[in-house]
Amino acid sequence: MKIDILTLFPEMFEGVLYSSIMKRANEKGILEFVLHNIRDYSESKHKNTDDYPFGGGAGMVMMPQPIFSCLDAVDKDHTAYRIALTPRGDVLTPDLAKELSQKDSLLLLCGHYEGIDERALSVMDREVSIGDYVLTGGELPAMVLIDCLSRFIYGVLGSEDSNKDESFSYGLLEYPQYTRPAEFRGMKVPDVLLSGNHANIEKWRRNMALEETRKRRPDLLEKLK
Ligand code: 6GU
Repeated sequence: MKIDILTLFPEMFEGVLYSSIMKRANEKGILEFVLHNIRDYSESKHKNTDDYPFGGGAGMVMMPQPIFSCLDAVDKDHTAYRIALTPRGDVLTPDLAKELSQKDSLLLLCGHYEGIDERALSVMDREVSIGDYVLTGGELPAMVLIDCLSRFIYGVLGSEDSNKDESFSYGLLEYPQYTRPAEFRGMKVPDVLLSGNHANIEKWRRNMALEETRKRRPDLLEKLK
């Protein structure tokens, strides 16, 4: 999958896209990231990218010109699935991440300042939010979206970190996990995990997942019913 990212702060992405699992997916050729600095496309003398809102009010609005010029350069024929990261967008869920993971190419537009000129948003395919709180820009949401959807792309996760039995796949939270040593500072690993009895281990994990979900997120159990 190719992912074009339109942002005023490309440097914010470096650490996230070129570390750990994203880095590995990039090296394997599964994910290709291309960062575009919207400021490079500004035709104004001082490379401005924002201006005062018509009608007045606080804050600045991202101008349409640099965004449209960047889109012309990056996705002239509109072949990418274009997503703007905005607080008013569709809230990211596992289902949405899965749907987006099936696209051949994505284009992510990260908003900043108080907003984006509505005419630039009118040429997007979708707006996505990562939750009901407001952040200073769309960069972190774009990184969250990329991380989340990449886990649904075959080959991104190695077999050792397969997502098949993780939290939201079954609609339940994760069961408790332990590694060596079997006893640490007087705290013991539950006997069943050391028993080698796989049927009992499965049963215990399922019960603990249900218990954790009931305690922490009863709303998730309601959804399962
Ligand atoms: Cl996509 N953008 C901003 N600025 N804030 C957010 C968001 C997006 N999603 C949640 N909060």
